Amino acid sequence: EDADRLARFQARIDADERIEPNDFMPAAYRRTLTRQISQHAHSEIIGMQPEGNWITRAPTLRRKAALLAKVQDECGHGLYLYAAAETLGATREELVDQLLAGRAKYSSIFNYPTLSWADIGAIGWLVDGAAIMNQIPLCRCSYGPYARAMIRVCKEESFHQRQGYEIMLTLARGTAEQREMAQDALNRWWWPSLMMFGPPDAASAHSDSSMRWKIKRFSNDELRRKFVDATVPQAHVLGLSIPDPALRYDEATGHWEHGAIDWEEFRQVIAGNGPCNRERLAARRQAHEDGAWVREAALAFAARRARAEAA
Ligand code: FAQ
Repeated sequence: EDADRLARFQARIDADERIEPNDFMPAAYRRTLTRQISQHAHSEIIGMQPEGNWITRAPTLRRKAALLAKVQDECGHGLYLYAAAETLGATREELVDQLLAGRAKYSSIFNYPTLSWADIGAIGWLVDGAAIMNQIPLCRCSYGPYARAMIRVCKEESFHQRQGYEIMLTLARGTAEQREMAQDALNRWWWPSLMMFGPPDAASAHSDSSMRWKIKRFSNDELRRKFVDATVPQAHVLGLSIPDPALRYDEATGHWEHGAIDWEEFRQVIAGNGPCNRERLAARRQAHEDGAWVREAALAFAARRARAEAA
């Protein structure tokens, strides 16, 4: 790749032009986008499991209908994202194989268990809240297919966040036992939600290049801070307390300052040693095997149609 082409590519990015699949792009840009979009897709697909676990135990028909719709949306998000990643040249099979072999990452957050119904509220409120904070800027990402996919994804995430917050509000206004469930879920999901934004900026390997390429528009720490600023007042409305004794409002900056994040826990979870990593991957592998007949049938059908067309 000659310097001239690279300079022209960067000039297009600087001018806020969208890069489309058939346009020239540096190999490293293609690689980082394939990595990020496929990991995002894997997160949506693995992310169906913690909540899927509660579909049969939703407390009312209305809750069940909303949760079913949410989990189906996540499946849809995964599929659009795989399609967006495929526009960069990778095949769906390669990407799925990387996930099943444990070579591709997916969001750390989905390696924690859902122990009570309140966890469904906490996931919608915090996990989808964090996802929206991270994904709204991705609607302006320099790569066209990813940016366009994010617009619809964000609309759906906003419904997910509201359904979660409403579950929390109902529990928080309920009996003492329900309030306790809500507090316990917040206690367990708060820190993992902050970790969703990724390592601190100084330790973020990909941030510099992704910011230069306008894949990322805000750094990991900037988005984490926006999330904390938006979420702390919501916890106050719920009458729940954030499990961080060091949390304080800084009058000078106008931001909430949180205590230290346990980055060792984060490292363990992304290395495959979180509470549910093995269970999540095992469930995914089983689902993939159970679907083998569908792939075989689709291939047989395509081959028969190709033969018919050739005849
Ligand atoms: N978990 O250099 P950076 C959802 C990895 S929302 C696991 O900072 P980057 C919706 C990172 O991949 C969740 N790994 O990386 C939903 C890299 O490893 P690598 C999904 C993480 O890419 C809600 C290494 O650490 N959302 O699914 C995490 O510049 C409810 C160094 O990090 C997205 O994927 C983590 N938390 O920034 C579904 C959004 N953080 O690849 C169901 C798109 C970092 O070199 C229910 N992705 N790593 O092996 C992004 O915005 C970025 O990729 C970041 C990381 C911000 C996640």
